[in-house]
Amino acid sequence: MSSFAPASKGGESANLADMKVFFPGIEKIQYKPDSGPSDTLCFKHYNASEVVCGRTMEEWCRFSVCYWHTFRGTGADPFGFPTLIRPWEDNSNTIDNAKRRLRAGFEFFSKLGVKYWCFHDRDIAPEGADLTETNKILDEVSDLALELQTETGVKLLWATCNLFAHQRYMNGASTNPNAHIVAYAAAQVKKGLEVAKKLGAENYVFWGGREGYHSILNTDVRAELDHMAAFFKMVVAYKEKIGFTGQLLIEPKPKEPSKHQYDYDAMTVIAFLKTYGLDKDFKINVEPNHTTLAGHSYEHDVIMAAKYNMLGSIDSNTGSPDLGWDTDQFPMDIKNCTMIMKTIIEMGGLAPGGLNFDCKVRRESTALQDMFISHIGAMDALARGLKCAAKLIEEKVMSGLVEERYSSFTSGLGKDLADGNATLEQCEEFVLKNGEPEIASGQQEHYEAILNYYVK
Ligand code: XUL
Ligand code: CO
Repeated sequence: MSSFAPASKGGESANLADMKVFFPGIEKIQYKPDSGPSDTLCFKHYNASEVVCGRTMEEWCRFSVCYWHTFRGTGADPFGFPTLIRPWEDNSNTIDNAKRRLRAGFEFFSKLGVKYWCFHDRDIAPEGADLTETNKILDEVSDLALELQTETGVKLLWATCNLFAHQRYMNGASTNPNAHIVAYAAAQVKKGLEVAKKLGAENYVFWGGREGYHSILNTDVRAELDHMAAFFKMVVAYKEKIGFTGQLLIEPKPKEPSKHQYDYDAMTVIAFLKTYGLDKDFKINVEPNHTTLAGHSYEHDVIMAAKYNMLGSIDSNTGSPDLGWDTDQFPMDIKNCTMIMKTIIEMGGLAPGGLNFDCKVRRESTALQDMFISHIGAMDALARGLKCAAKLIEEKVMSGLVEERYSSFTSGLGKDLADGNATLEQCEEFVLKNGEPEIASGQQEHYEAILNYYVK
């Protein structure tokens, strides 16, 4: 991927060097609830200060823009060249280009009205000839990021290291069969944590795209998982040493680019963390497009992680149900958004996590305006989801039915069973005395119709 190529010298044209406004003609996006259907450059539902279920929409949603798709995405795919030609880019991998792009980024975040952004180390700054030079470049560009954060009030939801694009990581980073490469990844993460601390990151993410395998024949899976756990223990130790207080997160994904990724889904990651005694130090960053790639329903991992108090943050996107890969589309489906916001309300909020748009405009959506329209559409969809979920929760129709469905566990033998106080002998005695149980309808369609009532 050209965006992760080593730093290059490159001529900066005088015009680009003078560029001060990157999105001319677009002002701060406004809330206009009465606007018409084709007015897609304003919010119809997302009203940051509006209170829903006791909190402002901004507090519930904690929206974030991801830098990699929105500012490093070119629209290139395995079959075609870049289509997203941005006026601030001079096609070089220079520090000047990186800095100008960052200024464009902060103008975008501010005009859109989001309070957070996220990045990989290599998204914001190019690699140098060696680690020393790379770290120096990262220091220089992240100094500017800090300045822009202070100037605009936009904060860092999370930072991460790109441990998958460079060819050194083709066989894995923390799970690489070569200890030298594991050490390289560790050194990169050491710097990543320092930069995250400098920028006040509220979380720090690990996504293991290359942590997995293609062929079992050349792979010692147990050794690789042990190494991954040892790597994370070094991370926890260094985090504590430098006093970085952000929440550590692991982002599950079943496959792509590796055939079998170790962090398959939320429950796999929870089992890994518990097996290696890391569950107090890490939570999960769920990306619903990864959840559906794992063969689950859209909301499954968000709910599973939340129920075990392990939901840290959400890479809010969606796949295309008719395609089998990670399309990273903007979440626009109100029913999906309602299920996500329902979970967030029920868990009392996502902070210090947020809803990060790990989404890319389609390669055919080439206009600068599309960058805004896509985010606005998704923010509106989640705001609508929030309002629908609030009503669904407040009116208690569905939760009342669920409560009733499990009511046999509130007293007698059911309570003993739920509390773990029953025995097989007691159960046998109960059945001998009470005979055949009554069969109750699961009423799935009734529940689905109730959900449809609230999704408006
Ligand atoms: C890849 C993905 C990543 C992570 C951060 O599918 O989702 O962008 O979110 O590395
Ligand atoms: Co992601």
